[in-house]
Amino acid sequence: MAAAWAQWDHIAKVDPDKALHDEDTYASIADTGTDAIIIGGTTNVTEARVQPILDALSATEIPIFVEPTYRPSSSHTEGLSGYLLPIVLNADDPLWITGAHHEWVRSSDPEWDYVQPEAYIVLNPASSVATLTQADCGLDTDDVVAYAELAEQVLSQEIVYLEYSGMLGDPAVVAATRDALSSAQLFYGGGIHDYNSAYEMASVADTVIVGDVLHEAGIEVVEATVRGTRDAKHDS
Ligand code: 1GP
Repeated sequence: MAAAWAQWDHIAKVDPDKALHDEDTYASIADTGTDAIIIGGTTNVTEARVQPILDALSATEIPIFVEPTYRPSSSHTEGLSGYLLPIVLNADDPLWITGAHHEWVRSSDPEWDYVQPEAYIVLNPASSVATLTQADCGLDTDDVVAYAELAEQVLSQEIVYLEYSGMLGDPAVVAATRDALSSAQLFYGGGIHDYNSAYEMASVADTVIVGDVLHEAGIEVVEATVRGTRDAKHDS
């Protein structure tokens, strides 16, 4: 798979377990100017939930990826640019390091050209992803940086994802992590909810991801986060 994500500054993440805001439609997500859509969440990223969203996005021209974070769904590529496969480096439950992946590979016979791993470091102890994976979130900056270097230099990961899902993270930690990476792309997700928070995090990460704000505040606010991201990239 070509490194499409290297061009992405902003991603909208759609949780198939959550409704959209008010009258918003899936098709209108691309109108915000975001660079890509990820369909992902902690639970229920199943084919039955994902397919109707893909159908609703069928006319969308930006890339659409699925993070199969729950049960193995059979591998299929129609309407999809590919799968992003999360590996949670600081999970205490090995199911989220290799276990679920092993089962996914066994049961879905993946088309490898469509699969790209992401090395997650989960940092909000109150998030459902931290609970599910039993992530060790009590990390200082050096711990986070060491995980990022481990991801890139030992595990050859091309994407490192700082996952603060549900809370705005520490920009100093994000900046230190990006400084430690040579060529891996640093994704940041968590708590981006307006222009300013997007600007702040897009100044220190390569790519920012907005999730809850899409479901809770809607398309117009996502659009503001795209503007904040573009301005940060322009100014840096
Ligand atoms: C979640 O990183 C994303 O996987 C985005 O986080 O939902 O807090 O925006 P939020």
